[in-house]
Amino acid sequence: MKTHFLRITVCLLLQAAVWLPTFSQTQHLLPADQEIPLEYGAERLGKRTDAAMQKFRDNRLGAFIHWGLYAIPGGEWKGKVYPGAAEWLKSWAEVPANEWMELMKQWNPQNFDAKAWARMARKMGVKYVKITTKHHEGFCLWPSQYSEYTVAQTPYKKDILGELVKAYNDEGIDVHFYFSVMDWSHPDYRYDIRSEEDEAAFRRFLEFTDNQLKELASRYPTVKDFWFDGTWDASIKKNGWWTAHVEKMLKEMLPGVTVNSRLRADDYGKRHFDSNGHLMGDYESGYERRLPDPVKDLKVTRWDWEACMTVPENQWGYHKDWSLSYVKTPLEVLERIVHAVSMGGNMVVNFGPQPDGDFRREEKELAAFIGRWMDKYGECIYGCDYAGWEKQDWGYYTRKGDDVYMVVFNPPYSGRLVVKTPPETVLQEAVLTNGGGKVKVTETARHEYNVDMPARNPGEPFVIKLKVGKTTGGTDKYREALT
Ligand code: FHN
Repeated sequence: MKTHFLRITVCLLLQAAVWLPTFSQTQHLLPADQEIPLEYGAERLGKRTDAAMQKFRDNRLGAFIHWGLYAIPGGEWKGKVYPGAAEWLKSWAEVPANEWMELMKQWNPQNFDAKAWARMARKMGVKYVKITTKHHEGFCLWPSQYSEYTVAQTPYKKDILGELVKAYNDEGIDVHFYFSVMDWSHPDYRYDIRSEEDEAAFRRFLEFTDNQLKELASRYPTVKDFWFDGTWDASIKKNGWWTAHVEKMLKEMLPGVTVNSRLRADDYGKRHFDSNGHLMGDYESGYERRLPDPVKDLKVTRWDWEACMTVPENQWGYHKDWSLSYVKTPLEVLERIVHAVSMGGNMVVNFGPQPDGDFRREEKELAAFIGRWMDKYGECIYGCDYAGWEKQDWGYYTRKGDDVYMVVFNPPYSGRLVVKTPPETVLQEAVLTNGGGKVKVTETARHEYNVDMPARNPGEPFVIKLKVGKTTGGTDKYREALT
């Protein structure tokens, strides 16, 4: 009786929460006996274990492409430069949709070369690329038969998405589709549902969106992932059933396809994690321009996750002036990639191509820098996971099977790298990857070692592979002090 009362109270509270605009996406696992029944909650508990999901995970490093009409003004409207995200310019400058869509007349990227983009991605070492099929503005990079705002209606005419899918796939790179549900160009889109008219319009909008998604899945069947965005509005939270339906529909059409958590809302409008605290979709995609907290969020190893990051502070689409905010150095970007993998996640680095179809110099240099490093040390990234060892100040651990990698970003003045192994583990050998040979290992205390730095400073973050064994007992020379 008490439990029944509690359930009803929880349900009422959750229903009320749907109407709160700031309803947060926290993850609180309810005790099993207090879980509430959900029709549109998580479709499974725990991580997916199939081969397609394993491939998603093993890829670890991806690139994001934000390319749309917003690249043309590049953050400037009628002589005024807006420092906010360039792909939101329509909103910052309050440009009406029809005026914004006039930009289509200028969409003619003469330097666009899908094969060159794919070569750049391969050389960077990315294993997948997420492409904005349609961002919030509503312009489609493919010739959608359901919209008048597509590449087909521009001077360029050609199917950009199709060219990219082919070029990336030819280079062995998986393609993921970014898709914004929120569509500023569509008259039936609603931010909230407050009337019967809203309801009818939004129903039409959801049907239109279903059609576009089915079109994408059937035109480009090699797509490996759908990454949804623009799903935070009350209208979508009140239609959690639809988000569950989309996930199901795409998975039926494309067996193995992965879907991000951001699409999903449950029966009560709870997003990412359902009302019982279970992750919806296949991986958590809320880590945008930030990584999980290494201490608080180590629970992230319980589910798959992917982080994405911009190179300037917050520019996804092309902005002509990167001096308006801090721009991360290639080394900082690299460190975030390694940091993400060390916590068991994927990292996607964003690129915002220019309106002419080329990449800005800084992005080309960044891709080349990351690629050179990945070429030498990529074995500590691809297929790697959280190692479970106590983090040390010199950098990060990653792990692949029995191999543990030390990725050294901050070599200490002492010239010795402290390693603390978990119980029952002994460190047998330390070898520099990239053909560097062995480095000396000295046992200093129980489960503690010093690993020597390489004789010659590599002058860049470097990687040491550790060979690990099990303890065999023996005398206890490391007795604790009697104090
Ligand atoms: O509003 C968008 C933004 O423009 C960009 O696409 C990012 C990428 O993760 N997502 C949204 C904000 O969460």
